Amino acid sequence: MNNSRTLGLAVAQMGPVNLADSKETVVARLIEMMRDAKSRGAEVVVFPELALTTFFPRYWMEDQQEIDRFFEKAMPNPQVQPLFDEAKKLGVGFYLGYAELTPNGRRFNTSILVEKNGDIVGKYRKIHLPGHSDHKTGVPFQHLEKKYFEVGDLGFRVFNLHDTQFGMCLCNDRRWPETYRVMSLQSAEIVVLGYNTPSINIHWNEPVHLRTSTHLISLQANAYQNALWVAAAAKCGSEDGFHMIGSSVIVAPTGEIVARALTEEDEVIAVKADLQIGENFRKHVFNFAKHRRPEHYRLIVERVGAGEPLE
Ligand code: ING
Repeated sequence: MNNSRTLGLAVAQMGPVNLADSKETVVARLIEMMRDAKSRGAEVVVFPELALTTFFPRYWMEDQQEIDRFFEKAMPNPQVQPLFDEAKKLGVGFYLGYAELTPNGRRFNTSILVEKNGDIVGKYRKIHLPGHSDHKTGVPFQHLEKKYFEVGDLGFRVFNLHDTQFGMCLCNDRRWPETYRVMSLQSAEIVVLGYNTPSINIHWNEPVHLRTSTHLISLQANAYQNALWVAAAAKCGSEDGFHMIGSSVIVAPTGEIVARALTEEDEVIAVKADLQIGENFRKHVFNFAKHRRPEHYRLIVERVGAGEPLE
């Protein structure tokens, strides 16, 4: 256990990554932000989902070689190694989202947790894949995560980093309460995540402001209801003309936003997270052992879609 029970926690929000941006320039941006985070007392830095490339699921592609340009065949690899080296030099752990192509040819939207010695201590593969797999007509862009990625096969797990219990997830996962509950039932203290959230909804004419409000509600409610710190890193701004929301935040177990990005560029936000804050809620409000009644929650596990009322 982390005795001080405080943890220097930073979110490194990324501005746009355009198709023309090289991986080297992107990694250099990540290193710059890691140094900034360290200067603000960070011990762990959270980078976005698919941090190394543009949000390529917005494009319809059929040639697998073209698609695989966006995937990492190994992690770390020569292009990303400088980030691992910098982390080791600074003594900083980090979360990084990227597209994973496994040696046996499987493709996932993945994130890793890396300890300050450069060891990968945890891996997660995105479970809630939003969007579609067919080519959508009449829309300004696609959202092809169901085409380019498999559903994650590692579950929602909790990993020890800096003597603190970390859960991980990715983007759309943050909208599903099951994501956090499965990890808080494994005694997670912090859930870290990255996201790429288009401002425009291609399915119906949704007011743009709702993209940000639903993003924040999802994080704040689930942080409170699971007595978790939640740190969420956006990749945002206009990537080759396609806009994505910012509003990277760090949320306390009270559900309060304690730090929030102001721009849609590369920006670091950082807090000294008091890990004790969750204790009171875990003891007196969300005392799972004392108050939960799983015998009445069975539908949550047994049913996929909504069905008839119980008899
Ligand atoms: N992006 C979006 C997200 O969950 C989305 C997709 C937005 C789905 C809003 C539903 C509502 O933030 C990713 N990459 O999951």
